[in-house]
Amino acid sequence: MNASLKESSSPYRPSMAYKLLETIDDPARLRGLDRAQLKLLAAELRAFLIESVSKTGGHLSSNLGTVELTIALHYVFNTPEDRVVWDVGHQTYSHKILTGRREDMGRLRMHDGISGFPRRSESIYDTFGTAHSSTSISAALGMAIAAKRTGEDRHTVAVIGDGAMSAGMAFEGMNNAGVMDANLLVILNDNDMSISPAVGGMNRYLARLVSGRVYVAARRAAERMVSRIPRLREFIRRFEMHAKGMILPSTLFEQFGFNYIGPIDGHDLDALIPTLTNVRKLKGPQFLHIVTRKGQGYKLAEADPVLYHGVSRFEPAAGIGGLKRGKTTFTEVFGEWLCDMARLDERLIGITPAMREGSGLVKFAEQYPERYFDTGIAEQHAVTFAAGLACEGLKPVVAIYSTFLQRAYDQFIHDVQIQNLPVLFALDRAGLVGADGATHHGAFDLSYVSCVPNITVMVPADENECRQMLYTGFTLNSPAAVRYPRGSGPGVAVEKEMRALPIGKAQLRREGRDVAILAFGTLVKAALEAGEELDATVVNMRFLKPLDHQLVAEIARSHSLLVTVEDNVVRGGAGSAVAESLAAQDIVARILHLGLPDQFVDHGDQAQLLAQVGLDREGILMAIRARLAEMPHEVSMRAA
Ligand SMILES: Cc1ncc(C[n+]2csc(CCOP(=O)(O)OP(=O)(O)O)c2C)c(N)n1
Repeated sequence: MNASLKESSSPYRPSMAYKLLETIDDPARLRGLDRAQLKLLAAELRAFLIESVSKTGGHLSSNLGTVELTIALHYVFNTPEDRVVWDVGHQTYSHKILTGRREDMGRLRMHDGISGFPRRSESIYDTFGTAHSSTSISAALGMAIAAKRTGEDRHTVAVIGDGAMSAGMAFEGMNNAGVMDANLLVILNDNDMSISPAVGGMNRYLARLVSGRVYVAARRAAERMVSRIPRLREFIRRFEMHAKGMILPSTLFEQFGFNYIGPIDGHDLDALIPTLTNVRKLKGPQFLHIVTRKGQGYKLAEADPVLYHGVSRFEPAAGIGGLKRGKTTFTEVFGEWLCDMARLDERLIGITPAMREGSGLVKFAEQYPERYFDTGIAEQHAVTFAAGLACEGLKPVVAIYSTFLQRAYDQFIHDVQIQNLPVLFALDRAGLVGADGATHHGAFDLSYVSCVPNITVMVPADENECRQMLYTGFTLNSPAAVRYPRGSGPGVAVEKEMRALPIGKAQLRREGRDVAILAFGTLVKAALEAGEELDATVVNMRFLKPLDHQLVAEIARSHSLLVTVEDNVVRGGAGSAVAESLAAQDIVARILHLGLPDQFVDHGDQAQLLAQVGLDREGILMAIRARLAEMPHEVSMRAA
């Protein structure tokens, strides 16, 4: 870290005037500012970010770290003609503000408001939709090659964090790009942090590169000395190319075929702007390594960037208060269970692909450091790593968000399921997650997990069932998944005692007549409320796989209408499994499938989104009543 990064940042200044910022509605205006004005703009932008995010919630630390980089990129490059692709995209608030969306920040991540990530449909400046990490280099390379093919003289830039750089996909892109003659600039935004501290050999390597900046500083001093003597400058340049190889081994990125530049201070516009201006003139694959600090300029976030990575509303002067004790979340139920289970079985290994906090492994990591593995943002590796552990008799638990397991689908099938290895998948954030939106909803797991042979798939209706299902899955000698939503459930007390549930057995929750609701997961609660109103039978299905075929058959025979309820897409989901079961048993039944639609659901408040897709009490009631009204008279009379 260089001197300017070490300096203490300015304290938070509430309600700063945004006089300059308010004049910038697109980057063209920004390009007319002088250096001093750009610095003032950075200060205003930073203050605006703190104030705005404190009112809406969202990603904070990462955005405070990219203020100067965003200004410099839009200043030096001719956006949107030149393409800037942001990796993950959680750090693009400054980009949004400077590209005409300043006033929209008040509805960030809210229903009908702007997204917390770049979206092509939102702005011409959002060149590529992101939110899952490590896609930027590949996407930018595609754009650069496209420009080459069409003969367009534009630049393409990928901005990727050191956390995102740990993923295999980033290296697949580098590997490909380095041997192509494309005008691609990759900017590594190195803040030595993922959400939690960055892990792995790549991280250590970057730290070594940054500490090697003494060499860079010496080079700069020499350059300044000789800059006025062109021939000497040329001699030094040639010598330096040679000396670089002698003094420093060439960087990994150079080995890939990139021209490595840096590291430079990513908060120093006086370094960023001239460097980018020079790099812009270079042809072929360029790699610029910048060093930034997560949370820069807001002392509380600098001190605890993990806490301020993703925030709810807070008071900027006071910061995020102590832990508010709300209802227990499913993530917490998982975290407690993991520690309890680890105490009972020393074969247990806990694995997270870079989501220690989000997946509830903080306590486990503290209590069982030897059995805790953060693989970095490497879902594919995490799953195959678990498979390897299981081969040797250990009992891995992969804690992973439903949406991120999508990344490791082949590993899930090829490495775990085909070999029938006892890996337990704790699938968090299943169903609709809320503010993160379509990229993060766990809308597909019931379909994509349950269609694979060998796995047992459980869907808890409440907190206690979640614990018991995790235990049940752990005791099996085959793969299992427990999928649970973001946030809290109905508030059922969690029993300390762990009991294995009977495999493939559903639970009859309410006996009614004519209509039977077969509900999966936490939607059992809304199903019960609707069931009360209709005097319907309600079943908590518990297992998607194996399905309780017998109960499904009995219910179908004794009711006029079956209603399946799930927070997964209807297509290929739990309702489909019920219909397939009936077909296999040669039972003809009227079925209404309620679940997520065959379209991507946007961001917004979680409960509001559930209501929007008709999966709350009212939605379920309305859909059933509408179906009853369409049914032949004598049947619906019985059911009404
Ligand atoms: C495939 C995937 N896995 C996990 C995540 C969750 N995630 C969002 S941001 C982040 C950390 C990214 O770190 P880095 O790229 O260094 O950016 P920084 O926040 O430090 O600026 C993670 C793990 C994700 N977005 N995508």
